[in-house]
Amino acid sequence: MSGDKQADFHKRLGAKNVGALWVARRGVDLTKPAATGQPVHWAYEDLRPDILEAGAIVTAEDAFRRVLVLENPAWHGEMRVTNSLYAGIQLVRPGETAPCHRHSQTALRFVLEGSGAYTTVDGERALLSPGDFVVTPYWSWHDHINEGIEDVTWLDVLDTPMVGFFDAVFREFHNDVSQSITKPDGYSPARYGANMAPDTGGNGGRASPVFRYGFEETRAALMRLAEGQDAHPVHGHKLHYINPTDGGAATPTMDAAMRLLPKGFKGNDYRATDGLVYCAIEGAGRTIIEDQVFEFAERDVFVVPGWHRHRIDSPGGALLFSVSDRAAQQKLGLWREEFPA
Ligand code: 1HN
Repeated sequence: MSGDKQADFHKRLGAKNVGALWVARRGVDLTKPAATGQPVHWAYEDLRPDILEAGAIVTAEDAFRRVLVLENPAWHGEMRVTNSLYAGIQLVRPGETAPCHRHSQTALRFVLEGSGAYTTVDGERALLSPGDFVVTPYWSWHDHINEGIEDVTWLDVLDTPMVGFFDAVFREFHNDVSQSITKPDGYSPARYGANMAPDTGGNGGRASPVFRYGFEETRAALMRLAEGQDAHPVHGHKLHYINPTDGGAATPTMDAAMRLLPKGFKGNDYRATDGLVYCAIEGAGRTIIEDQVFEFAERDVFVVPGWHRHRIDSPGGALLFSVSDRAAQQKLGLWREEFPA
């Protein structure tokens, strides 16, 4: 067909909500992921004044969630840090309550600064301390209360872009600002915290019932691990947070891990299909993502979009948290990793 004929044909098709695949795919490289996200680094020291300023201009109750959203510039305004995940830094000041609600997105928290705040998940509360990893499963009531005297901040990561993609977003507000506490402190650790489980079978694919993973236990496990083995050439000493009912990732969609990078660690290049959000809780280092170099310090967040070659060095040693949508990708049989030469 001549150019004019083709153009006319495509126009007629377009009017019928029909497209021509050979046109849509022209020049598109489908041999590898498009990898359109951008690598980004947020220095906590740079954001801290903004977080505190937010604390001065809006209350947690008015804001509902007082969060500075970490946006990937590739998708500005879409509240996405990777293709499928949302991330933000939340502040709850002393005496404040972030009101109770539940939603179909799964949330996880990684505590950055301050102590004395509790999160309550389906009637059980857990104290939040720096380095703690906390899960808010799908459709569980949750509110956050700061009963201490310090500002408390944490990194929130949610699967909101993914759940939105599936058109499966639901939310409900609780009648009360904070829910009643119906379970004694330590209810879940008593049932699941000793690598044992009650005789009730699985939990139907929900997120881990152990919703708080304390930093001290995580840190101690990594220290013991590092004493007895050589560091992995890419990951250092890395442990994933698991759901004790099935041994899988801590949430159905998001997989989180903590790694210890020993002093002088120089990681090899790596890439995988999951876009990763990293947060250093102790120590510092440097990551080289494709050809961009980012220096990271304690509490900094950086994002490595899917299928981006990267490596991590730590001259002084570091503890580095990470989270991605690997759990969802593995369920769908899509996850791939590569150790480029
Ligand atoms: C949410 O429920 C929280 O509960 C934080 O702390 C951030 C971002 C989008 C949707 C729900 C929270 C959120 C959120």
